[in-house]
Amino acid sequence: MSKTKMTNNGLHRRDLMKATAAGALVAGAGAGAGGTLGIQSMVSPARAQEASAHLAPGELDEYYGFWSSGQSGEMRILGVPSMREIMRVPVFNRCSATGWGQTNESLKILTEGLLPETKEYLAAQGKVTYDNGDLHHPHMSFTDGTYDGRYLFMNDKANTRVARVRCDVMKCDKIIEIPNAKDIHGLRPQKFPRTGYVFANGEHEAPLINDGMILDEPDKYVNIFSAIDGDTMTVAWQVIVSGNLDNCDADYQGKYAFATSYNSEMGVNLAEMTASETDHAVIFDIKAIEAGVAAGDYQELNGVPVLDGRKEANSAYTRYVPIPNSPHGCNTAPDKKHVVINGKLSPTVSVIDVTKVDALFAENADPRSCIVAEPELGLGPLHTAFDGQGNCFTTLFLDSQVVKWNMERAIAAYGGADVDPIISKVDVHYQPGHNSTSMGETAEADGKWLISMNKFSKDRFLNVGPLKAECEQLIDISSDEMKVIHDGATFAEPHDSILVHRSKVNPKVAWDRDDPTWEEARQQAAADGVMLEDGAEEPIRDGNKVRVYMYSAAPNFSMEKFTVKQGDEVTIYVTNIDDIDDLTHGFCLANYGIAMEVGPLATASVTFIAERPGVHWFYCQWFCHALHMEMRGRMLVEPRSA
Ligand code: RUQ
Ligand code: CUA
Repeated sequence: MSKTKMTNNGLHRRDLMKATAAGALVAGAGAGAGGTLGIQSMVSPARAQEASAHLAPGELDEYYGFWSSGQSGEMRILGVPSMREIMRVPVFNRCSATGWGQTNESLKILTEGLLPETKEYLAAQGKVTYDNGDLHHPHMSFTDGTYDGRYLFMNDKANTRVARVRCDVMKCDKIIEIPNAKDIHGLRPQKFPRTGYVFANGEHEAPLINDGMILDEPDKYVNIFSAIDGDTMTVAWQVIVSGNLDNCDADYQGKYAFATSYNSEMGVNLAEMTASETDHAVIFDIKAIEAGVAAGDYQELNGVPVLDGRKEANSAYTRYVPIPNSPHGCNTAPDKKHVVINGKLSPTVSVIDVTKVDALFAENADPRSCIVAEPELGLGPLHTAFDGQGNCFTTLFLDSQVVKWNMERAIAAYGGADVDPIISKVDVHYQPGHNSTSMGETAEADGKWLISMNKFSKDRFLNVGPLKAECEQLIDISSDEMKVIHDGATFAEPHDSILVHRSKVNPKVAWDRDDPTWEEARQQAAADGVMLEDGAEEPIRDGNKVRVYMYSAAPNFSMEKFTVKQGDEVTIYVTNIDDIDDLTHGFCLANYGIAMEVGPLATASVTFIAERPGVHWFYCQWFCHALHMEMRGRMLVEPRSA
């Protein structure tokens, strides 16, 4: 079949008629959807939705976009379709505005989940935590196949961590380092019955006991698939696999998880890694793995049950489906039945039918018997998103395009029908990686918007020097002709995103005073006989430790000045007693390198050594009031000799 006749912006009317006719020809194979789509696009005004992408000032977006930032290490929140960036949530990075990475509350989150050997390594660098991260994949928790607005989970490829963000306050509350695995990449939550597990792929292979005694013995290298309990943020179990793991997803039945796997050769250089024409999709049988854990069929490594799911082990835990070639993205369709494996070095995607997966675990099963379609789409297919109407949108990295194709037609074509699954293509700028559709990774995919997250912007924006922005584009997918309607420049890197209908998310406007985030501050204050929201008149001294309790109420701190001694270990607790919408205060201690955000009704604290004598101003660093500039006070540090 001709796969390349539509090169750009899709179809002419004649092509549409052909597609419609072709759809009708294979209606018996369920391709009626294709025909229907063709007719719809001929009669409907193509740009009906375009106006709604432009919100008037003050109008709110319909979707929350939760964005990764790649090597910047934070999570970002955009409004879609306006594509306005609304918030940045620090996670794996150090944030100057919020004090993330400096406040005691954030340092607890950043350090408590680190492995003992990591703490040792960091201590040798004079650090307590990493200050970089590579955040690729933010995904929301599910209940019954759709987003439930509880949490967002995300990976750190740079330092093998998984983090959780609370959706009620949009702050990170847990970060864990994953033992045994190397460089967590793909991450997806369990969709059904709920999250449940968060599945996370260790991308880079390493010796299982990685003590520096093994380098060039590939047979001793392994890769690790992890299931994290999303409620407790602990690793429930891990499975050793053959080949690298790349991206993953879960089914809508709660039975299987899927991961793409490149480098089935287990090579350690480029030539070795790409030698083979086929690699794998690995399928994990969740119930079998749980039974294996219950039966004790594992080795315990760093406190985690680790099961053997390598190809040659031929265990009940995994199956390896041969896929051309170095597959990358792994995307479960909202039809609850199909999983698209994106070929990357092959111009194809391979479609797994989840109802055919049980049979793979039978003896002597054909490992490809679950493949029901393998359409050739273009060069460099990386990721696929869905509209909930049977259509799929795949990014073509090398072609710099997004291709829209129809699932039923692809299945019919694989079965021998003369039908082209491709509906249209659109140019994007340039080299797209991930894409995401509105609610597209849930059973409630609604087919309105597609984001193409492009790795290169080249000439799309004003030249800012050798380092260019990335480019994310908003595409209207309400008709067969996809239309790019917005270019957005973003700093490194709009790696992946999800578009969540705003009805799913309902954050608070002020913190609850009993929030667990500052539990340690609460306990220390109680031990000192202080209520955080009342503050204390004077610093409380405890040897060379000094605790300063103040509250903030615009435009004042409750302490105008306080005195400590040079060399004291000082902890400042600031409680914002303003419960007014958007009334955030800050605390910045000049020339001490100290700054933090204190949200409405929050407590934040910071500890430092008062090593610089003299008068030092502290001031509110979040604009809060007409007298914000006056919201300041003095710390006097008496010299040691005095
Ligand atoms: S992977 S560009 Cu890190 Cu999400 Cu496909
Ligand atoms: Cu308080 Cu500015």
